[in-house]
Amino acid sequence: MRRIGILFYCFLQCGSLHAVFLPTGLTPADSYYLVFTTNSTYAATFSTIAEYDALVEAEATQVGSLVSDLTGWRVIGSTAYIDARDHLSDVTNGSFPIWDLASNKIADSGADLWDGSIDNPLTYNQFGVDMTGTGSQLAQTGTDTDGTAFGTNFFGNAADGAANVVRRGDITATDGTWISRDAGNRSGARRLYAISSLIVGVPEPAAYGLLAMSLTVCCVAFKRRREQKLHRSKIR
Ligand SMILES: [Ca+2]
Repeated sequence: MRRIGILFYCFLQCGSLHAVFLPTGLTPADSYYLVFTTNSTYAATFSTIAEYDALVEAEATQVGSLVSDLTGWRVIGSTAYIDARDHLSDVTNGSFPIWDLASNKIADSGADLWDGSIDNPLTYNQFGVDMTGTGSQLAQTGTDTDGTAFGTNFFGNAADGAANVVRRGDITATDGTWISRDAGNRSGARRLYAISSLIVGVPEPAAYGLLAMSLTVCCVAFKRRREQKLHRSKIR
């Protein structure tokens, strides 16, 4: 029984090298971002970006989410105080690819994200379910295609007169309308785009090092077990 326990421990140790969602085609040595569109919908009336980050973080960590073990999620959106491209400055200035939760590549880099098109639409939610044709097909963004706030149509109750509108993106689009399709009332309920913090790849030698360490622990445990057995048989 103890042996099964030790083997299970080894299995868990090896498995922990792949704990974070790894898109098909990538290896644990790769660094990348993940992105999803929220399953639930929200108004865009909060004024500070942190409030939206909290909403997408809560969506990511829901039971059944494919990324429930990953924290540090941020909304792709703009307020009166910060543009999306600056809120995600590490993404914007970085050269790491962005993948969705169905292993579709969205962009090769920050520059590719803000150049007016994406490789695949953002239709997958945190459960890896394609929401095309289901519920709202729009996401609150407040953002133009280059990642800056769209005029005064950003998140929050801004001074844009009676309009009170926010820029919205089309979750089924791959042209610039993925983030900047049209304007709608801020109080309307729509989805949010969420992007992870950078998932840093573990170089293969380091991964092997972890594996070797796990195997060493297992070997020591086996050895100790055998010694205890021998000791007991001598006493008898
Ligand atoms: Ca692009």
